[in-house]
Amino acid sequence: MSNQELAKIFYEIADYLEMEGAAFKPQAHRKAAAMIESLKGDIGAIYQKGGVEVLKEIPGVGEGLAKKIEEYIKTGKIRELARFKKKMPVDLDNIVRVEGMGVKKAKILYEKLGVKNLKDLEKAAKAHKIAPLFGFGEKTEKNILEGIEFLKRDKGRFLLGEILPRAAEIGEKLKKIKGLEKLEACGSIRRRKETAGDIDFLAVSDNPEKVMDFFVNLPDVAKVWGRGKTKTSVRMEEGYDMDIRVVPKKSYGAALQYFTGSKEHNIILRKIAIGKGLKLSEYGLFKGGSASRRMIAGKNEEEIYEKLGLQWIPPELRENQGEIEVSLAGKLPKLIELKDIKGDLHCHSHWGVGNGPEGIENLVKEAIELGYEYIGISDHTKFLAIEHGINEKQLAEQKKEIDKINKRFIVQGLSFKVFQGCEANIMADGSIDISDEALAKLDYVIAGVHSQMKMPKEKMTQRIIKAMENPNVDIISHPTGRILKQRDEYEIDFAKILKAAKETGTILEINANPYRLDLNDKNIKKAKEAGVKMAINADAHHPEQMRFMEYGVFQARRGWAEKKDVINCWPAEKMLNMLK
Ligand code: DGT
Ligand code: CA
Ligand code: CA
Repeated sequence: MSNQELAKIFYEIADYLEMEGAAFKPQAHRKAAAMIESLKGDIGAIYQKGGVEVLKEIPGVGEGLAKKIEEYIKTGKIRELARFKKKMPVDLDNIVRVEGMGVKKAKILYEKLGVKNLKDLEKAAKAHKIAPLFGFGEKTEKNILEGIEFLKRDKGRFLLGEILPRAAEIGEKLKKIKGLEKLEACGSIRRRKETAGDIDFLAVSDNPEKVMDFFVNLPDVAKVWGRGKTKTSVRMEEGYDMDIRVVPKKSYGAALQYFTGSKEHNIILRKIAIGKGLKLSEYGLFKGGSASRRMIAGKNEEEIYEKLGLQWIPPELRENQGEIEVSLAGKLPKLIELKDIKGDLHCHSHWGVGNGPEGIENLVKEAIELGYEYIGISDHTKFLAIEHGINEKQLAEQKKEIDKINKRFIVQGLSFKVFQGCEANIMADGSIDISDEALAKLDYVIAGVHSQMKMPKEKMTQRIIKAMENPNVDIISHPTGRILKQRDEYEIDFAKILKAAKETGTILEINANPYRLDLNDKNIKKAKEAGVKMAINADAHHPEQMRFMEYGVFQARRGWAEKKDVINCWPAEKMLNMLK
């Protein structure tokens, strides 16, 4: 039982209510869900203290919703949802993940064609049963098929945001095995790639047998693919695989290098070794023929790179994207680090839900805890009704609260600052959904595309360029619009976007949400090379999500970014001066 779980139930009920065509109610449930998500205290504890009456004090929660919350706290579920699910046994969670599918479409397809899940949906689309339906058409049918293909393509890969915490958790358990000396999750996880196929543990131990015993008996192991003396592979309940390899201490560095990859990076490294008359493997770096062979490096990774005449290369760069040449020349960049981040400019306080200054205060608290010097509050604006976007008047009211908080910090002698921004919507024609007059009053403005994402390349590119040309727009959020495991980026001409960003002095965001990580590594590198500045933003919709920042930094490192490329590594003054 948790706030998060309850919020999810409310969102699900909202979807079903929307399917039924109910007015207001879906929105009321979503609003309550957003409120519950942003509560600091546990909803169960709040109820225990004051019952239904106190629940009704939560903005957006009336008698009816308070009763539902009570039911959840008492029974762990809400019957209304079970009733909906019985009436319409549709795998909505997955169906609405198909780009272009919404709950209303799901309902029609269930009623007309009996579509219950992704498999049914694909079958119906392939048999061209969807296009003739009222409100669908050829284009929608094609989009649905593309959406399903996308979901399939990424099946079997896991978000770094999901799998890295797992690897850390399991790693902590493994580290308790007696005699285990070193442990590291290698492969794509160590390279901090945005998705990973599996977890590749590497360990040093003088008792591999014991490590393997422990490994196959971990609580969530579903299947053992194979168990050997030095390598074991398992499948976990959650669907991902884990390997573990145990190597002797003297080979640890070589194995770490080998199993970190990428494969392409390793191939070049081995060629360099051969060129020097050496041989590189997961066991070590060796000199001489089989008779006189001796190991010249292997215990640690640094000495392998060193003996090959290279600077040590941070794992995030090991993708054979030019890092080896640059390392040979001794010119690797000093990559940005989490501790360089001085503030977060993209945080949602949900002012529009009506939680007033508390939403801001919670974010501020978290920012101070993270050691930041400032925070930027950037709520959605009015076009995004579904996200409780706020209008000009609400922005002005919010400003008063933010001014109050800043004054309080001055009185307390603290240098922490709260800036007011917003995340405005870029309309189809490139205009902004809120007046220039209101935008001009803010400390900064983020603008992003949140609607009509399927546009021809030229049109989408012009749309974003027009937004950048607005003198009030400082930052473009999630510039390419991809959602990992869900949809590709929009069709845009990124070279043109970069050129316009440079000319207009617009900052491009590296959105740190583990589902977005947008810009991606390649685009970050291009932006850096073009001299376009970036901002790494958590895009937190809840104070805890401010911790996504770490993933944004990983991505920035994968894109070769340094402190100088990222404006929120700079002191507040310098950063503000940089903005338009
Ligand atoms: P993934 O799991 O698909 O996200 O990607 P990786 O990079 O973790 O790949 P994985 O798990 O197949 O292998 C882990 C590392 O082991 C890989 O990054 C490099 C090394 N490796 C695996 N197979 C080969 C190979 O055939 N040749 C070379 N040079 N290295 C390999
Ligand atoms: Ca792997
Ligand atoms: Ca593997």
